[in-house]
Amino acid sequence: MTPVTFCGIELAHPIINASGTFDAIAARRAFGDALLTGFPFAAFVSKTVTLEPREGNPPPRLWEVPAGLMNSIGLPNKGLHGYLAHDLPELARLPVPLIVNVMGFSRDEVAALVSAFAARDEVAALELNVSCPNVETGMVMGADPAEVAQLLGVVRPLTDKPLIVKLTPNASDVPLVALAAEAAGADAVSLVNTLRGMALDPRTGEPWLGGITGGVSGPAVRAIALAQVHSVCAAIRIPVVAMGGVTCGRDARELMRAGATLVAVGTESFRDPSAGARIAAEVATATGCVSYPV
Ligand code: RRO
Repeated sequence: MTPVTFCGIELAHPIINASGTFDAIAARRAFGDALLTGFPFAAFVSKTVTLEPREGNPPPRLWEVPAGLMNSIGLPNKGLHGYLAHDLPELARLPVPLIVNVMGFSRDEVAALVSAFAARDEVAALELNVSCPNVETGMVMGADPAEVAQLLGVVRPLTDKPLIVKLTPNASDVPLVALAAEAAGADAVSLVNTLRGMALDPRTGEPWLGGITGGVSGPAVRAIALAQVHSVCAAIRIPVVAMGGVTCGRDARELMRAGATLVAVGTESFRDPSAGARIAAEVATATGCVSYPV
């Protein structure tokens, strides 16, 4: 394994998880101490935390697409106080640095979340999930460079911890959003979040997902992710965490060749919970993929 320094954090290798795709607390219950000794990721990114508790979207929440998955989970979580009381102590026991992903529906909400985690030594870095509408402006924060700049203007002074802005691919000019994040003080960006999609119930013709639309992930989006990572890496100087349909070492190496410092594994972990460790080993040994072994 090749160690890597990311925003001043020492990591054993460049493979981490994509937020919301690996439940480390449930995995600890299922696999016991074996999870800790063979933890599949070099850092752990927690699922998105919001200020208030949320139930999430009505079911159904998942739909399988060719070579991928569509989700409309809707951020179910215990809220900031529930997270601090119940999840943080458990996640702090993981053998790797913890990155907390936060989302707010206004700049003030994000600021409250960032302030709370800024004070916690257990947290190595924060990832700002900007794929949701600002209820005050109606804009999806991550779709608009000015919104991202204003958000960073509010939260950047609140913490010295690294701030990673998780970009949405559902923007007309993703490199422009990345440039705005960099100029406003982000330490890194991560991309891609899921691509907006929709499915109809074949029996009724009505939307299948309770949330009507959902986010597409998995190998179906890999080529789109590679193109977006390539263009973002060419535009900015801060480190990039790349993700989108990574199933094996070769996929990860392609994203690193495009300029990524770290690669996150998402949908593949649902199929194979130890995919992160396998992919890290494949990156280290330049092993090809079973599906295309070159
Ligand atoms: O919870 C979700 O439905 C969700 C989120 Br917050 C996200 O950032 N990306 C995604 O695919 N689903």
